[in-house]
Amino acid sequence: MQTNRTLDHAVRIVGIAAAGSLLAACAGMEAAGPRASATLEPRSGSSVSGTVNFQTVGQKLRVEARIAGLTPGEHGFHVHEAGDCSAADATSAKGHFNPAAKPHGHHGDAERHAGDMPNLVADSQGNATVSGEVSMLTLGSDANSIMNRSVVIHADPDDYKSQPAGNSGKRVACGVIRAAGR
Ligand SMILES: [Cu+2]
Repeated sequence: MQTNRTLDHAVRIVGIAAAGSLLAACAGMEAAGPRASATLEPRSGSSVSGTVNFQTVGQKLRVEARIAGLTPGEHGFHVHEAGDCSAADATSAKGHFNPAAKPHGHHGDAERHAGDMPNLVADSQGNATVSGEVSMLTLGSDANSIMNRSVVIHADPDDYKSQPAGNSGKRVACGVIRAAGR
């Protein structure tokens, strides 16, 4: 795992037990900005489901997610270009969100797709949580806005280098990112 190469891009992936206290600790501490969320639905014959919440905090985007039904271990986790999860294999979501036309890469590097995020890590029960902040993504009306795009989870780990998508395999869940209440 290399989830902390730079603090600037770090997204901490924590266990279920730790997530509750971390969420509680953060509540009310930060100025509320625009919010969005994606409800993940199973694709490619999986039983993966979950919710990903986004909130603008200063220049960053806070990401909080709970996902169930995964196989234990790491799974590629990205923002994809199209807000269309209609295909049975989620290929309708198109490729990684990449407004700067960069190569796919590690989420801690500048040379990467804006939509590249750290792998999810599912526990032995197939549950994963995410609590952290990412840069390069917004909920605004600018080129880096992820509003009405999609979140995709893959069957396999993202190796953070293979082009164009980290060799992370089938798309096992997909959800369109929609505006949520403040
Ligand atoms: Cu992906």
